[in-house]
Amino acid sequence: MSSQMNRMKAYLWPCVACLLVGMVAHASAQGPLEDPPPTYIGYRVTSPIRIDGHLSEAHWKHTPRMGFAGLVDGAPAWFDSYSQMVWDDENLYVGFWAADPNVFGSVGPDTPEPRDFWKDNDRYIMLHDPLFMVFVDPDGDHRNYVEMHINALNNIDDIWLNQGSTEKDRQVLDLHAPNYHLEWDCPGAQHAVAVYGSLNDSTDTDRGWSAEIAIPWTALEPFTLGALPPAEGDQWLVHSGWEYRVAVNEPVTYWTWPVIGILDDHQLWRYGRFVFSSESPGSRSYPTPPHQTE
Ligand SMILES: [Ca+2]
Ligand SMILES: [Ca+2]
Ligand SMILES: [Ca+2]
Repeated sequence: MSSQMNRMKAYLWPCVACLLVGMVAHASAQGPLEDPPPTYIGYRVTSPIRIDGHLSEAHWKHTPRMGFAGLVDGAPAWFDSYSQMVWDDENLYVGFWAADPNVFGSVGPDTPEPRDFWKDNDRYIMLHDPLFMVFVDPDGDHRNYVEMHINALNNIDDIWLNQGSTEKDRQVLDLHAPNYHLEWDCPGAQHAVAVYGSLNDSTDTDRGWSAEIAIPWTALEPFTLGALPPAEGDQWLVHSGWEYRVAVNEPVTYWTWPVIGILDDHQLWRYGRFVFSSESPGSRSYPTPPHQTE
């Protein structure tokens, strides 16, 4: 198969997958859509975050959560799941948690196959594995945004796009250069996953998995004319979620923050507003998730 055909196939598959899932998702009743989309206060942290996948730092315990719900209808996720974001002078940090009874993944960063066929393991995890995802539009101008996915094997998939969906009622997304940049590898990104249970063993019941990603400001410089790190009160746009599957290659169920209202993660006008605060995470404590009880 020619490299061009391979590339075409890689581009077309997500469209097909979205259409198939869409037929199911649109059958659901419409749920709550926040209008305007919700705001999240992004607090500044002053002590280190260890990128080990465990959300055990005090910052995470005192930082608001972006609770995930159905991408299309806002229906409650089957399992408790959320993301959190904080920042410091060097990085933007994203934490994820999912109370997942069966944690699995099929392609790790060093898995030799199917890299030859798919050209890039990044793309493979997006099409076949469950994963956490985050979209960040630095400066919030609906242009030049990044999309990152991470699976339970700590395999990361990073992309940047010049422009999101060009229609508001359906996904119309240009998956070709120069709009879509699968070849981008976020320079200096750190990431780790922690599994609370057994990975790739469905005979038991896992408590879940969590992940941490640190995105350096230097990696985001090409996507904004604004200050880095951002100034107090600067507003970016973010979207995050969990692409859940019951098994490898099974259809995706999307649970996200915020709810978008249609089956499309690239509706930037529906993204949450991320407001930078130079204050530390507040004194409020959030209920201790099960992964932190031991
Ligand atoms: Ca940590
Ligand atoms: Ca932008
Ligand atoms: Ca297991």
